Parts: sequence; C-alpha cells; structure tokens
Amino acid sequence: MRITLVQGDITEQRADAIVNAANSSLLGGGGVDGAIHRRGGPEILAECRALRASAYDKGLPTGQAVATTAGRLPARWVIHTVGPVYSRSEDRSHLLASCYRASLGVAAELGAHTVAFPAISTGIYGWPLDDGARIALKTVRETPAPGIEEVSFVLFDATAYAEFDRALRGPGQAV
Ligand code: AR6
Repeated sequence: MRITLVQGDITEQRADAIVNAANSSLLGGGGVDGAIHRRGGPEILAECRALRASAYDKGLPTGQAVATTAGRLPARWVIHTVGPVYSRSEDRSHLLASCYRASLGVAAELGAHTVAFPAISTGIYGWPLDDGARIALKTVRETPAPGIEEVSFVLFDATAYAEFDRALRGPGQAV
C-alpha cells in the first residue's frame, strides 16, 4: 500500500472513497463534514438519515465507520467516521486509531483501491496535529487492507501537511 500526502481540499479528491470526520449524529456539521455535505449535495444526507433510522438510531459510536455514496463528489463513496474529542486527562488514542482502522476495513469491503483521509479529530475536536499525524500514519501502516493500493492524507493547510510529512519520515529525521 502506497501512502501519499496532498495539501488541499478532500472534496476535490478522485479517490474511490473519501473519509469524513463526522460526528455521531451523522447529520452534518462544520469542518470537513460541512464541506462534504455542501459539495456532495443532499443525497449523502438522505443516506445518513436512513442509516440513523435503521442501524444507528443512537448515533454512530466514536471510532466506528460507515459508508454512503458520494453524491456529486468525484469520489464513489464517503466513509463517515467519528473521531474522539481530544482530552488532556484521558488517553483516547485507541479511538482515533480505531477510526483509521475501521474506515480502511469499510473501504476494503466496498472494493475501494484508493482512499483519502483528512486529519481526523485535529480540527474542531482539538487533537494536536503532531500526535494526530503520528497515530494516523502508524495505524494505516499497520492495518492490513486487502485491495487497497493507495491511501492519501489530504491536509487542508501547510502546517498540517508539514506535520504529516514529518511523521511520515519518522522520528529523528531531518525536516
Ligand atoms: N479538506 C481537507 N481537510 C479539511 C477540510 C477539507 N475540506 N476542511 C477542514 N479540514 P474537522 P474534527 C481539516 O474540524 O476535528 C464537524 O463539525 C481541518 O483543518 O473537520 O474531527 C463534525 O460534524 C482539520 O485538520 O474535524 C464534528 O462535529 C481536519 O480537517 C467535528 O467537526 C479535521 O477537522 C469533528 O471534528
């Protein structure tokens, strides 16, 4: 599996599946979630509502992932996952890792070959970028994902890109 970094907007990616940093309501929000629903159109929200009504009447639990189609986006599917809110007092990194693992599992089940991730939890949910990047890359590297050829991390700004680039090179590497 190839891992690549892109600076840009995830809604413009042509990956088979793009991942949404959603919340457990699955009914939209700000950040990446807002951008995906805005650009993807009402079809995605309609599918999210149907998922709420059937499998997730109490909401999608933190660390889990579920797919819808991608509406008007250039991707085929949107995989919605719920990142943990960052906490200084409690280690929730297993939940953040679970988001990447569960999303790759859903992508593999769908038959996706290419998957694009945002930096889950590092915006509104307050996760420090350096730690969020480390967990993202370690988890994706360690997760077997049959059929997935490329995972890209789509970072919205230069700071996020630099943190992922640093984490990709590993500790102790020159920047
Ligand atoms: N493309 C790529 N990355 C983006 C984009 C974009 N279009 N927009 C923002 N980012 P966030 P979270 C970056 O806040 O922290 C929503 O309200 C952003 O700079 O989208 O997991 C949900 O409904 C940051 O690095 O997600 C939840 O309630 C990263 O994406 C809550 O926010 C994640 O930021 C989830 O918070």
